[in-house]
Amino acid sequence: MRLSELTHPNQLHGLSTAELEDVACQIRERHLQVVSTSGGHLGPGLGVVELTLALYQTLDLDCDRVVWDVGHQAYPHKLITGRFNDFDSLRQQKGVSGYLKRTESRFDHFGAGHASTSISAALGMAMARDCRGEDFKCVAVIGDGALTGGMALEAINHAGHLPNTPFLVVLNDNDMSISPPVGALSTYLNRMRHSPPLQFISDSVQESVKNLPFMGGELPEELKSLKGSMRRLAVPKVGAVFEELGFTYIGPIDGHDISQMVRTFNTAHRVGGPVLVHVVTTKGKGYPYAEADQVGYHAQSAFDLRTGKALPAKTPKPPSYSKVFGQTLVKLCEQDRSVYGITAAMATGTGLDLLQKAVPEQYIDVGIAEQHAVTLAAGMACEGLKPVVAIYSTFLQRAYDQVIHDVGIQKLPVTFVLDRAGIVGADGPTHQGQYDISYLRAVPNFTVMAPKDESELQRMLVTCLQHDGPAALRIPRGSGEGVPLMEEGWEPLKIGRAEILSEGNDLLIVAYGAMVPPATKTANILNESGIKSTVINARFLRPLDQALIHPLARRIGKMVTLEEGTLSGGFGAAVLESLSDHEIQIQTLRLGIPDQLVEHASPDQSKEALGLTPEQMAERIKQKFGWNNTKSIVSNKTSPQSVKN
Ligand SMILES: Cc1ncc(C[n+]2csc(CCOP(=O)(O)OP(=O)(O)O)c2C)c(N)n1
Repeated sequence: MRLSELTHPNQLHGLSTAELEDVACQIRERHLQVVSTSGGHLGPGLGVVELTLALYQTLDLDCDRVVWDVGHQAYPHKLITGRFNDFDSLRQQKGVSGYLKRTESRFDHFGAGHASTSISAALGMAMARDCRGEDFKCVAVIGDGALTGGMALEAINHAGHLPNTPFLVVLNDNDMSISPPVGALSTYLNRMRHSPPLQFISDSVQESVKNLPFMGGELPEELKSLKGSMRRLAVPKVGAVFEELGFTYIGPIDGHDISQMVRTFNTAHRVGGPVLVHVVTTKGKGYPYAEADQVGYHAQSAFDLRTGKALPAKTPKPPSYSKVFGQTLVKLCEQDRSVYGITAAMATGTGLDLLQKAVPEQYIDVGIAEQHAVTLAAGMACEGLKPVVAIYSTFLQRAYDQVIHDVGIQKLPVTFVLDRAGIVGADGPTHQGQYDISYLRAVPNFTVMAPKDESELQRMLVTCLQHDGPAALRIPRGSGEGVPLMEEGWEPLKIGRAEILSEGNDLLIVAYGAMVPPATKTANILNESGIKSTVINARFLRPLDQALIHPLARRIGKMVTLEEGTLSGGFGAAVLESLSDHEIQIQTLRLGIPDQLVEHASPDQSKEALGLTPEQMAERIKQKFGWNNTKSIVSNKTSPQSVKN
């Protein structure tokens, strides 16, 4: 069967194993061709090609439900659910999304992007089914990395307690998260993977049997049979933990053997009650480079399919914010043994892999466990350590209660570095770092800041670490501004003090973080029309530099705020509230992300769609303040006083 003709997954029904294997080859070919051209997740999808085909041969996707955890591994699913022809547009503006979306296909039963949600969602569907007295299958497919997330464990706790709710969890165990998985559960899965399917003698049980007084040396003949029966008693079945929690455990099985999986899934569907099928797969299967470097090929930018090497960037770029952060933290950890870097399974993304290599004893990876990461840091701070929690803006959403309840309320000195804050591009709405300004603004006792460039990032990190209270800074995705960097000896900033970058009497532009360089460009464009701006780098969202902003706002009378975040409750809202609280009434414009989702596209395309390029912002400012036809504006106001920082 030609993959291009496969528009409904039920067309897989009745295909022989050999035919399914042929479809698997075609899926890999198309998957590799598209990801190597436009970038995207590579290893996760290649690893589940056979799993997807085998599972779908046992399901009727017109009525059965499948929830893929994260959704980054679901490209094979997309290719057999009607998106083959559009697949070239993967992750591009208006193209096929990199994750699953209920609005994209009726076969995407649940949208995701964040990890560990699948078991809860599929269980919810199963309970709704039972409530309505209907009969269809509900399946969650979850990776071994995502299984360690708190939500997945909460859902297992719930599902295992519902013996009469038929429900299937497929554990896609490739012994990998983005980086190698960490933790006790991961070690447990690893032992299961390398055990014969039926009997499993755990090391601890072996150890305890050996240590019994009569078990150590040569046994007297009459005790030998007793030892045998004790062993049988003591030896738990593979998957005992899941069995103890109320699941029927089946596995481990080979996740690249289609016929074995079809047989197993059919058996699992007949069990009734919660079932977990443990499938062992190889991340990157079928593409040797991806199999050999599973961390590097988790997700890729465009690359040469023959060599596996990334295509060189057209112009050399300055180091990324994440890298500068990672390098700076290494230095700070070397200088102070009480500083620790904490990641929740995102070592490479956050730059903490540099710390892992350089100072491993001050590096902690907790796995996909953002909530735990935050409260762990709170506990460490209680005992005098200086934890730095590096989490993407979007993933810290999951730990909001911990941020408030464990850190904010107790005023503990924990530093948060929110990476990928702002528009992230091809990952789309689930990954945009657009809410952190709003959600951190409200948390008690927090100091919140954002650097205008990577050099200021270094100073802010030191500022946070020296501050006796919770502090957060946000950095954008991608390259810095290319400014010179200091190797060490960074000066902390004065908390709550903003910086004037340029002076003019027609307009006050107050920008936050990554929007500072575009603010300067916008001011330059306005200047060409004779509109003179005072540009402020706000530096701090909380506390806001009212002492600087208020008098300037009063005198200039027209103000624009710029932020790369949602406008609802954002930076501009903070400035306006503070003006309003002080009875300062002036003309204002807030530029940022309006109350809407930012779909996948390149960051530049998204900014353009939102009217946030310097040219567009200059135009919007002119329109707002009635300067459309202004060739030249003669200012007769006095110049604002500059402020030393
Ligand atoms: C809450 C949350 N934290 C972090 C991530 C980033 N992330 C995406 S995929 C992934 C690894 C998932 O590992 P696993 O479930 O084993 O799937 P695999 O990639 O190995 O197929 C991580 C950490 C995320 N999507 N959601």
